[in-house]
Amino acid sequence: MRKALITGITGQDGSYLAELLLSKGYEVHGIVRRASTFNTERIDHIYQDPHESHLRLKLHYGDLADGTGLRRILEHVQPDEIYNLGAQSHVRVSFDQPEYTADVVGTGTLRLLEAIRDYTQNTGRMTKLYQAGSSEMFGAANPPQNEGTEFYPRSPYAVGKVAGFWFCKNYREAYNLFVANGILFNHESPRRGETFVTRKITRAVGRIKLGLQDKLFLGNLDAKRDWGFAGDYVEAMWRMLQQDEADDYVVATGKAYSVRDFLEAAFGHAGIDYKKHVEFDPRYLRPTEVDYLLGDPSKAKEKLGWEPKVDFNELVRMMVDHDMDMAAREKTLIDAGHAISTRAGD
Ligand code: NDP
Ligand code: GDR
Repeated sequence: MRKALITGITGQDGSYLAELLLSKGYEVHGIVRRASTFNTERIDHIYQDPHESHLRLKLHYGDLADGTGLRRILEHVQPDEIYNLGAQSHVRVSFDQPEYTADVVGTGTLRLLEAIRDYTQNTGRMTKLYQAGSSEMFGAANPPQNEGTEFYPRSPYAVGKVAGFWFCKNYREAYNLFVANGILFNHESPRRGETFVTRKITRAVGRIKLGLQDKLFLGNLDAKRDWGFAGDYVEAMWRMLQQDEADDYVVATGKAYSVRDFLEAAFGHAGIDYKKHVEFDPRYLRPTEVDYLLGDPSKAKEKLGWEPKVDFNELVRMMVDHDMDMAAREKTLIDAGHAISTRAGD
């Protein structure tokens, strides 16, 4: 049975990837951060009683800031494939926590590579690494962006990802490790964190429709992004590790829309005029913004045979429908007299 190790398994992508790998028969190991509250909500539906020995999904406490722990988990699990998805992944927050973000996103990748390098040399065993690179690395570079486009990062997060990318490339060349860099453009889903703009909008749509919220505060509505569906994108990650040679790939839909376009589509799907509810709040602006990301996924299509299945409108509908149901459940609880949080996404 093939074994995979996922950092960031509790995140949006980690949960879809774990489902995909389990469906392919893998034994899946995930690294989970210790938190004072449960943080496994996205994988609870595939995680069973850990006291049963036959389980194919196993969790380990660890952190990308803790190199010794990573090394120990790697030696214990002996995975065939590693997916490095763990990150402080919020661009705006990376301006508030630049050192922490760079440590986890950049140096954290280096810690993992160092552990892999020693593990490979000491045991003679091979393991493949997928590195979660980002379109944010292109930042201010002119669209469309592909594998040949020069990086121009515009946030501490993006600079950290560029460092991670180059650490991976260097270790591939220096130590002949199988390390694939994915350069993924924005991908969303009903499991997207509620502080990213798409989910913040679709959560608000559900809540506004049911009278649980009236206003939605947003920043720059003119930014353009190439938005795809996370479920499609984890398939591309897996395909990168099934190749004979490690390489770098852009994963995108090839179509870009503005935040305003997303607003119109999401509110429109619920039959609401977004202009009556959306207000500007400068706190959501970034000191340096990324205006226009549009990916050219030709290489992934040609070499990996990968294509997105879900388009922009289907993605918006999927997220709004999910969040309408969620708002209905919230309303039921509120109407029944159970106090629950009414905090909207930051
Ligand atoms: P999420 O923010 O949903 O998930 C991030 C994951 O990383 C969570 O499991 C989180 O744990 C974990 N994590 C955070 N800090 C640490 C740490 N110090 N050590 C170990 N794990 C940590 O991100 P996504 O699933 O959306 O993205 C997955 C990866 O892909 C990230 O690296 C992101 O930067 C990158 N990416 C994402 C894109 C997107 O559009 N979604 C596009 C391009 C790249 P916890 O649950 O405890 O917070
Ligand atoms: P991004 O995603 O920065 O592209 O990073 P996000 O959804 O946060 O922002 C997209 C665009 O929307 C604008 N925006 C707002 N953003 C947020 N979060 N909240 C708001 O209120 C708001 N108003 C306008 C932003 O300015 C921006 O232009 C995501 C993350 O998943 C990264 O980890 C990943 O690497 C990239 O996508 C690709």
